[in-house]
Amino acid sequence: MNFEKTPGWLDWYAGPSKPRFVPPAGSVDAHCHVFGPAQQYPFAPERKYTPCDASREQLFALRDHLGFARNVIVQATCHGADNRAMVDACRASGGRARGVATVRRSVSDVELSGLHEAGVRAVRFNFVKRLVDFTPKDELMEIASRIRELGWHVVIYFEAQDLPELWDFFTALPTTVVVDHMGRPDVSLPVDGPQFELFMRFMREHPNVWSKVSCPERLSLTGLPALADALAGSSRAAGAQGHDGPAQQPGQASAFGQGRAVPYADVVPFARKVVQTFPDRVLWGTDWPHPNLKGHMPDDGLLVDFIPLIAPTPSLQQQLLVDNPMRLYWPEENSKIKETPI
Ligand code: 0GY
Repeated sequence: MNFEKTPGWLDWYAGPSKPRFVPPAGSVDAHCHVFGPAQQYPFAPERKYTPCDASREQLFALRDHLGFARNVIVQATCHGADNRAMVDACRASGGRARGVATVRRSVSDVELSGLHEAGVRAVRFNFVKRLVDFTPKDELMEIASRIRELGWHVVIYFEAQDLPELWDFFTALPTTVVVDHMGRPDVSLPVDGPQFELFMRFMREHPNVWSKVSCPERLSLTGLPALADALAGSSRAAGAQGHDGPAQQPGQASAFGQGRAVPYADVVPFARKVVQTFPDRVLWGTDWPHPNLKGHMPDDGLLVDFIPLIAPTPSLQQQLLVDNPMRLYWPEENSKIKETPI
């Protein structure tokens, strides 16, 4: 089957720089995806976008290049509830990847235990309207109570303006709840203003709620102009273009490396606040291969260099990148470590 990529959709950047920040040993990229390859794992008919391929081999190569040890592979909406690409990636990882699946009410117990055996440890409920069709809450609650029996948790993706309406449903979920990308705050609003304070309250009042402090490139308003600046100053000769221009291609100079070091500066106060307030309930991920970006494509190497800005101490970095994801996705290894006599 042939799939045509959604117009304007940027390919992932194939020449990421080597990060200057060295992640602690055993670090986990806790939010990334695989797409296809479409010939092997076709995209779902109900999808809202058609991506380019991004295979498990390419994901594992990126993991090694960035200095990470493991991945948590999140089922992307372009694959609907057909989890094969994600599951096969988990199986091929040699135990170094866990998965977050999308399932429907019709999923059987046998299918759920097959997913568990492959490495799936969570389901994702998506409330971002441009990505999915509506699923009734009673169906989601039924799924949540079934996966709870397997020791799984629920990952939720929503936008900040929808939190008030979704509050009662989220707070009734019977599992650990992991929020994608800090609930997508509007970072032009004050970090201590009512919108982000509601999210902080959500975490403060519900100790089962965790957050991924990921996706500065999606949330940032200053990012694109800063990158355009950097490119204008350094790589025009190499043919790269900023702002509304095309994504960088392999071989072109990296905007981050050449110009302003912190293009996503406006996201730092939000992510740092979450990390410092809830250091034992935060996760970080690349979001490779960065679905639905049309303005610019980040250099994953330099996204890693964003980590020390939001987790400024070695102990926060260890929690964010190793201890927390291990506790959530590889708890059996965690207890092994604890049981080892010193
Ligand atoms: C992300 C963000 C997005 C897409 C998806 O599953 C998906 O299609 O998650 C988005 O478009 O904001 O977390 O990957």
